[in-house]
Amino acid sequence: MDAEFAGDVVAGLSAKKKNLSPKYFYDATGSELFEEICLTPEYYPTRTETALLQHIAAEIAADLPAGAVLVEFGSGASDKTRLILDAAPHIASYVPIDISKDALEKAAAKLAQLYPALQVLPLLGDFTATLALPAATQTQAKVGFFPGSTIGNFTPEQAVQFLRAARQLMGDKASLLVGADVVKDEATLVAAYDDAAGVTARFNKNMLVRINRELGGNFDLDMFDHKAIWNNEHQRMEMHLVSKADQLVNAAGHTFAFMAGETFHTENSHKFTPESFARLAAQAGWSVRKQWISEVPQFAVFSLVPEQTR
Ligand code: AVJ
Repeated sequence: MDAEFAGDVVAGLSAKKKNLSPKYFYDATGSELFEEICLTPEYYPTRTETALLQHIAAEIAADLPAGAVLVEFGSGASDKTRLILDAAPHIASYVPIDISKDALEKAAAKLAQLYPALQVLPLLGDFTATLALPAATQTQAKVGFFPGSTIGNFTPEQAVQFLRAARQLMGDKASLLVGADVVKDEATLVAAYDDAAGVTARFNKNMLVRINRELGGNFDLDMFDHKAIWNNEHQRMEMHLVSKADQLVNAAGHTFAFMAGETFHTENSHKFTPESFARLAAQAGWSVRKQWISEVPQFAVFSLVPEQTR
């Protein structure tokens, strides 16, 4: 992980447009800051999705066959999962997939305790890589769960790749629930990624803190500004760190030159319409069977099924 982080930082800071994957936001501090973002009045996605899932859980449950297995991609603390499990006691097994061993074991133990009848089969690994489901689930109907608009962090190509891999992993007797944020007015979007209390700015700058600590960097946090912009062409929110001056920074044994005004691109967060999401899903062999969209600020949950079973 450290070698991968160092390699990605060196490659990203050597590129013509400096960039780094948003997956590196989530060290312990970054995960806490994200939770704090979710409590700001401007950041609507998490609370909107949770309310929507609460509202539609019974309908989702009614569509699931008895004895189904719930497979969650990037399960984290499994909080939203409980909304589904509470509404669907006929789910027999739960396969949380996560790269954090700690988070996975903690969540698996908690769910096993909360749902004694549920078979919990944690799968440690990168859900964007090729994985195999536990043999015990082979004959069970599968329902995938990918909430949180995490799909928005992928490029469209990566999103299609992920959806294809999920299609492969889950087989033909499957459906996939995906939570995705919806395109809306620019002011609402920009505010959500640039809250007045500055929590998102701290979250963004934590990337530099992490590079300093883990890769011997010397980024001066006061020499960068947080910037959130709507990229209309690509239908995505972008986060950048903007250099306030010409400066040299050391990290991972290299020296990197920043010009005044130069940006370090740290995140894309794609937003969708029902049409753009359906197009994406279709490229990966899924069709939208049902969709639910909240009141404004809109957030969507899509239920996908393999194309040929329609
Ligand atoms: C956790 C990826 C859904 O893209 O909205 C929050 C992360 N970035 N504020 C998102 C995030 C800035 C978030 N996701």
